[in-house]
Amino acid sequence: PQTIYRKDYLPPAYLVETVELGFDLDPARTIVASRLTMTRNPASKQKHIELYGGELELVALRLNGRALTRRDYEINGHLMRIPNAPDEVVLEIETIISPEKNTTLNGLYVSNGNFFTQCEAEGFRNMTWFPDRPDVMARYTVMLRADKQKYPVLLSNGNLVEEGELPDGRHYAKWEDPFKKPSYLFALVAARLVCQEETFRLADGRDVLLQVWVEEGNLDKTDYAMQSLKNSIRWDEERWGLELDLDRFMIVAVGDFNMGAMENKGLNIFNTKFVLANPRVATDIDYAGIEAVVGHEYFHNWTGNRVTCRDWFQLSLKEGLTVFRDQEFSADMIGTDSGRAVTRIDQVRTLRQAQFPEDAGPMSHPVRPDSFVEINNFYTVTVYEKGAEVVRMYQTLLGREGFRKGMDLYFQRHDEQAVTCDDFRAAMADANGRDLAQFERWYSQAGTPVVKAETRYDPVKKSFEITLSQSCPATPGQPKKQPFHIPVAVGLLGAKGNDLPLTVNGKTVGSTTMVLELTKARQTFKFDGVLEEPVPSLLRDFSAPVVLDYAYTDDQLIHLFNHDSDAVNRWEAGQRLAMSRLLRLTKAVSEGGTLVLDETFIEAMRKVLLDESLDAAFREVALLLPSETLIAEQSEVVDPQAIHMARQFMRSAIGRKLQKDLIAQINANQTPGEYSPDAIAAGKRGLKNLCLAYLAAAFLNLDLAERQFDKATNMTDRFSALTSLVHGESSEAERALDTFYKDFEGEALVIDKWFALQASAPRTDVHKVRELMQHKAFNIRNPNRARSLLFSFCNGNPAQFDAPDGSGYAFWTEQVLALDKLNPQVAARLARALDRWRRYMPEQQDRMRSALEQVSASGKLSNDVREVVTKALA
Ligand code: DPP
Ligand code: ZN
Repeated sequence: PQTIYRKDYLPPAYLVETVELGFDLDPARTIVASRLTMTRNPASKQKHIELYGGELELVALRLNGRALTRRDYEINGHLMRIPNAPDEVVLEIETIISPEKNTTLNGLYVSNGNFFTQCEAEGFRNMTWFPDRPDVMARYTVMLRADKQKYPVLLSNGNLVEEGELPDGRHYAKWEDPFKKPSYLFALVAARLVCQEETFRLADGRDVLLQVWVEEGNLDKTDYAMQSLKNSIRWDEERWGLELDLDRFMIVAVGDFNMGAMENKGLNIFNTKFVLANPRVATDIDYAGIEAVVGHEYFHNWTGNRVTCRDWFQLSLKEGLTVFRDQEFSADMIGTDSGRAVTRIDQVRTLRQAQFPEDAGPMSHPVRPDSFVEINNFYTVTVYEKGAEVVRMYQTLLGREGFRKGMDLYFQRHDEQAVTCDDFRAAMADANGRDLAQFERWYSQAGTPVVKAETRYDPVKKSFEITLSQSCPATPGQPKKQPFHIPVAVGLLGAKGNDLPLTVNGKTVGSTTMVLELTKARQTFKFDGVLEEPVPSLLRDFSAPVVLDYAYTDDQLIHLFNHDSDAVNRWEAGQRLAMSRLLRLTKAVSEGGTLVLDETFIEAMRKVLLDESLDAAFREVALLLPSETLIAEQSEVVDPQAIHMARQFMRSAIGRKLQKDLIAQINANQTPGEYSPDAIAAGKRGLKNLCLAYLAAAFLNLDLAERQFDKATNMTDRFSALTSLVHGESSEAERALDTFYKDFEGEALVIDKWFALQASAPRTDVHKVRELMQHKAFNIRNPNRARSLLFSFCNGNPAQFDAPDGSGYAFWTEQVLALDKLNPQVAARLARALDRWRRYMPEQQDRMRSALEQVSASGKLSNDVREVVTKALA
């Protein structure tokens, strides 16, 4: 496989003005006709036309009306070159493809008898030869023809301009997209579907048509997606002054989909998981996911579609920015400061759980990578979530207004262009008259920076000094790092827990939180007039994606946990208290010592559990322990079984010691009446169900879970109760699993939960997973189902997956290879489950390496999986 480098970027030799596409749709044999009007690009020195194509049967190729023969062009793998072409070209191409054979779900494929497309990043080339790169933007007209009975609905991007009947029971629809777009935003749907639709008035008074398309039986699950879409449109108008530019906006749900959703212009195609919801089948987390993803894809219309990426190395230009936008949207939808803080805490948890390990592992890459073998492997938490943190740091440095000015300038300069991360940074800098040159390192340097803090209080001078030093571990290809530009938000707490006023150089700072700008390897910041020795609250609101190293004492942490006005740091203090104990307990398990949990910790937990002045949602996150993955990341050598036992011990100790209080909170946080997914109600359910889980961890009061399972009127409560019964090893667990399956047999997304719960249950070993694979409802070809069973086990059940006999790794090898034959994108995700193998105990490392080698030795691997295992072994 070939590595592609960012430095090799060349502008396209030809630009495409218009694209006319014709699809004669048939599952076995679809004819794709394409007519491109192209002109030579004055910005390019090349003289030949370059087109990309996947597995295509080429039927015809004509240039300016003349049929080309094999001597007129060269095909090299997936690249076709037509040399010495004239300046103005009309290219006509006819290909034949077989959508029903396409198990990769990339390009045109069939799902449950219907046609769908997925073209990002490079799926368009699986339908026809095309300059399939994001900096080629063109106007599209699309003619769809298909059997009318089987495919009554024919959709594509833009506006429907014509439809009608054809002979032989076929019909057609013609769509025109008024906006220039890259090929990765093309989409078509030909299907038997129904829709919920609504006319919606935009801020400028225009009426637009909104539609959510689903299979017939799912029309009772589209309300929340529609509501989220309307909220998204409103929010984009109000917060950013961005209006919907089309007359019609469609969301279509499909059960077989590699990603979460896709922002095709005017025709978003979604994994059903992020569309379908009603209280009976969806949990609070599902509802939140729908709001976030509907928002995300809608927001792409400006950040991604109107302004797109020059090349795929710039992916974070649209993804980091759009994740940031969807995060802000979700926070604004809650509306309260405390609700906003909980969403921020969730973001920090994701980052630490998934992105920090990626940044420290073999697939570590900068937010804007320098090279790749397979672009699909770079739709990562680094590009998305760390990319969003990078965007957030602009806002932290420039302020909300300054950031908005930068956004306005970005759109003013680059509307309908394909641009780079540097262009975005330049807009932020220029709009604010700031030098952001050093900030570029957030895009070019991989790895999680460590910020070490040291402090000194001078009781005579009444001054407090904070010395910050930064470093960043080596990552593949980047042994040495230059200092980053890091915003470090700080506050100082007095003995009563109050925020102390901040004074710098004799001037009072307007706020009790100040953003220090760390730009050098080491810098000291001094506060004056500090009348008492403070407890520093560092990196408030998680102001930068870094590891903060400060030698907090337990007393200081408890002080912060009880009082910090910054909710993120309040939560963080609790996490630090828990983590130090979890690491000690893990060591004790490994060394066969006795396990004890101190009263100080238990009392801190009790206090937050009972603090009615705090939202239930905050109390829930404050009581959640760091995950096994997180503990592993902090361990010197990973011992998964010891980590699991230590964490289980801690959970059961909490269950035992707080039993009475947990039961009281379960009773106090009931949400009777009609279900609503709002943050307050969801927070109550979250806290209540966490209490239930702690009791189950101690094998206590399982009758409460049993009763909740039987009486629940919503999926959040039902599924939480089921989880507690299974994890608490209740004698009722089997019955409950059976009942649950029968009740929801027809609901694919609920059956996914049923598989996922079992796959990640502490008692589920690899034999049980193999047994579940034999279940009639298991289907490895469906990505959601594969993820629910295989991924939940390999990524979500470390103590069993990492069984000392290596059985989990043997299973992983088989499944990666099996999946790779069907769907390389999904296979490559599973392949990453062994990324962190070098951190384990030596015997375990050997087993993991040999599993990786076994996959690597397989002759027929996709580029996707090949890249992942090669990097893991490098
Ligand atoms: N569909 C994916 C997303 O929205 C890739 N663009 O992030
Ligand atoms: Zn996106």
